[in-house]
Amino acid sequence: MKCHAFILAAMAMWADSCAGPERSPASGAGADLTPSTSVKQPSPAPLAPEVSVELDKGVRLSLVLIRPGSFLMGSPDDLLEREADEQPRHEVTITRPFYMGVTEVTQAQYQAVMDKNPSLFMGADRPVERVIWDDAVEFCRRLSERQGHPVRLPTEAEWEYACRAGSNTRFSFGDKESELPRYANFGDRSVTGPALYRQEQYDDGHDKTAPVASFPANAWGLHDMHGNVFEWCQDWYRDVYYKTSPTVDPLGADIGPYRVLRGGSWNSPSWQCRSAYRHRFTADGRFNHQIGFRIVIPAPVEPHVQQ
Ligand SMILES: [Ca+2]
Ligand SMILES: [Ca+2]
Repeated sequence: MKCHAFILAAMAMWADSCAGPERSPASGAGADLTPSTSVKQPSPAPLAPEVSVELDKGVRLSLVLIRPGSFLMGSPDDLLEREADEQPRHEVTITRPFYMGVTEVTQAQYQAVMDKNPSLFMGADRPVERVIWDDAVEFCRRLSERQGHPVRLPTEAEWEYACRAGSNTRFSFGDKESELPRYANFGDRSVTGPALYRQEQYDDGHDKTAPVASFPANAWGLHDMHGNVFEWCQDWYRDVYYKTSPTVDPLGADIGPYRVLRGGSWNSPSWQCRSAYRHRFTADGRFNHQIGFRIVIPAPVEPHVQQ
């Protein structure tokens, strides 16, 4: 396997970079994080279902435990709106537990770690947007340093696994597009001004980004996996990746001009908010007010994460 420098940028303190082909993909995505100086526990305590990290001056970030498992990634052949890059639908196994941000990273959280806020639609509880991929990775790197354990972007497979939360439907709540306004902020009739998409038949009540967690969480406790802002994944994007991708802990294409984006945004049509929909953007491209991110902390996370 080739070196995934983008993962290792956030993992350099813990992971053995660019190990040989015997190294499992998961070792880069979720290595044993126990510091070498700590005392190993013979039988570790069960992982907490939810944890919270303090960023700065009382600003905290909550994450929920996502347990390992298998799921069907991509779209079925009979889905009319499927895109070619969502196929073939295939079983993927996530072998390691991880904690995922309950929400997209907010502007308050981003400010606390990065000491800047690039967002166009200002609001402490709104998701940070206009974040280039490199700055999302830098956020993770800085938080890793502060917390003493890896923090990174989700892999594309982890993202879809967590978004689906056990579902095989178009959205995590089911197949009905008409129910999307109850669960997501997308390109509905509320969108004002020049808009890429404005679906007049729907009303979700938000013309631009909404404060995070304005909509119900999915079955695994994650808010806004559909809509609000697109979310960076750590993977390189490749349109035909599913034809040859590993079935266990896939890490994305080896290289490419684009990084993966998932979930749709406040200015996306409903079909772009589907669990399987794949989008991409250049990591060093122009700032985009539809793009944010959420973080992942590979489990176990003790002892630096406070419960
Ligand atoms: Ca909206
Ligand atoms: Ca989102």
